[in-house]
Amino acid sequence: MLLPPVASSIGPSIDRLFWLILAITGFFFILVEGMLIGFAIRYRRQPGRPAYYTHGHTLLEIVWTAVPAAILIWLTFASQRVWATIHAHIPGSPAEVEILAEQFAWNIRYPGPDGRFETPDDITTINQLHLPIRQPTVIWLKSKDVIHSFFVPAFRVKQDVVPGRTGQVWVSPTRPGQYEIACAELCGLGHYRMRGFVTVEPWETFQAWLKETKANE
Ligand SMILES: [Cu+2]
Repeated sequence: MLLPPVASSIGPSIDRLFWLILAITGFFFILVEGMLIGFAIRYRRQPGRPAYYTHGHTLLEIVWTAVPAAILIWLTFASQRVWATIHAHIPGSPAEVEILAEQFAWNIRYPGPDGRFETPDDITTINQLHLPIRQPTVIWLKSKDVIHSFFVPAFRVKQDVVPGRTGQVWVSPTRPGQYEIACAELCGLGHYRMRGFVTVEPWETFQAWLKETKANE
């Protein structure tokens, strides 16, 4: 439908928040715009009817200020919980992968058997990220040149990749398949080419892919 199918553990809570906010803002949008159009028609200029000057209605103004304020404060707390889950609580012992964004590609690096980056047993690929299913994985995000944005719509993950800083996101894929990685920051003329794929697969297939990739390096 409107959103691509969810393929990560955090996806459903983000979607819930999205639909909740869309429902609230959609309801008020239709209400307010409907009244605006209705009143514009009802009180349009008519011959023989003089203009009526009104000062407003204090109680009504207090209500339409207080109600949205209360809703916004409630939404802040609701989003804060989801935000904390996404950024703070990484479940279990996560695997790690590093992605170095550059104009115009995603350089992907796995730490290899020793579990450390920048060693000879690292496994590197370009634009092809593979992740084992139901394994929480931390993705370290770095940029070589300009600001990029790591966006996997199916995971509901979007994080700016800023030069000079190491960003962090984590994901626990829940659905096997192949999904798109897009750069969501206009990063130069070749921005449109910054398209990658993430393949979610069972642990054994993932390990076999790592071996094969290492052998072909
Ligand atoms: Cu980019």
